[in-house]
Amino acid sequence: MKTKLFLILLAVIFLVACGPKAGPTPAGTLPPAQSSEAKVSIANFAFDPVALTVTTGTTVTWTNNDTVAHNIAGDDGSWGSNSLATGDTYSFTFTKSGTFSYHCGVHPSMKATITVVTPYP
Ligand SMILES: [Cu+2]
Repeated sequence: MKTKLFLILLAVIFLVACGPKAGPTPAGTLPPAQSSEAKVSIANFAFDPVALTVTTGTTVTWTNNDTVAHNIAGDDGSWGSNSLATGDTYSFTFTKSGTFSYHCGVHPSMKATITVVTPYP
């Protein structure tokens, strides 16, 4: 009889020690990487917004909502679009942080900037 009680006790201890563990999810898990998007409108010979801040990895899409053709020309010459007719779009993904000034190659007075920042880790 004592042996039976001992075995039951042993079984209870085993179940408590090895049962499913409840608790918070492991620390240190990061949310999935986010791919962001932002838009710039071209209208009335101006970029809107004229200054835009995005995080690294953001794809910016420009849409020409003007009645004349424009283009996007990075001031450093490393990026830019072909001529955009009314309704045309151009997308560029900013992978590095920094301030990227650009202008319209057709109308050099049209100037704007994209500021790219690294999100908080
Ligand atoms: Cu233009």
